[in-house]
Amino acid sequence: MSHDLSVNRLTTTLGAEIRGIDLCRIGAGQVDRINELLLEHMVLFFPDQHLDIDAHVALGKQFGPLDAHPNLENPFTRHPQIFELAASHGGVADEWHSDISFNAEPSVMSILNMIECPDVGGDTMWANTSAAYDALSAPIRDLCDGLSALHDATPHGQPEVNAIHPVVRSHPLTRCKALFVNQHFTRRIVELSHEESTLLLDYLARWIAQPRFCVRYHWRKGTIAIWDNRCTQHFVVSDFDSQRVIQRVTVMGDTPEAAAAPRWEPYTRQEVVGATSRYDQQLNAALERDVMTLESNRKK
Ligand SMILES: O=C(O)CCC(=O)C(=O)O
Ligand SMILES: [Fe+2]
Repeated sequence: MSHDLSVNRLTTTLGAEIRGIDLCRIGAGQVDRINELLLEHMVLFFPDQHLDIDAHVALGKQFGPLDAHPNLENPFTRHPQIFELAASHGGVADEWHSDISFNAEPSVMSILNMIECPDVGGDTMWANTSAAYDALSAPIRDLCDGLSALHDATPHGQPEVNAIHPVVRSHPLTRCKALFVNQHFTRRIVELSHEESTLLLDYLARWIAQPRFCVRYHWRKGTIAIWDNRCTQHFVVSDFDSQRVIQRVTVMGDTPEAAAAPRWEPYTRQEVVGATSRYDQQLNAALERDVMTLESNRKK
């Protein structure tokens, strides 16, 4: 790594701006250094990089296998591994989330290239979900440990695309525990009734979004951001009224590991016992599918 590399922390919780590295030309040693910095700061910003699509994809591949966005179309670049979001009046990604958490294997890390951005507005915020977990009181941490939750792609019109993950996950490299439920994709806590689940998910979403767990970044064209989806969530501030275009490559290959063993049975009501039974249908179908997958994997 170049001696010129500078690391400027943006908050005490997460986020650092990195200068003195050309992301067009990085070797294995620099990839290791970026991975190290990511473990420390969770989200890194590299201003003035101006990567083209090929350099962006090549950068992503240094960190692991890439995925295109599984649900959304990619009308501009049509590149299979680039997810592009363009907007001119806000309304993009303005709910807290970690990327692709509705997949059995959510994204490990995302690498975003800011192509065009407003002079003012359109900032992105990231929250440190590990700090948020640690700051909970012991009884609430204890309740969350061992719970699991259903995530789905309803925001992309595909509720049938879903997966169940631990509510508290253990980071595979740091072993830190982090909350892994988000406002955008998490539908239901498996072991709680719909009403209880709604309350707890809403509470955790508001808890995570507290300013003390967050960094807010103002973009400039050509900045690259790299973040760890295993211990952060992000949110785009929808306050802009001029063109904002981002391109993302998404590094895959992660299966969330529960921080604690399951302690309770899923809340399943197969029979219709009242109006709220409709809320159990999706959960029951997902649980049934997972049991069937498990059984057929055992036979293989
Ligand atoms: O536009 C942004 O700043 C981030 C959008 C987003 O959620 C993503 O690329 O994963
Ligand atoms: Fe995102």
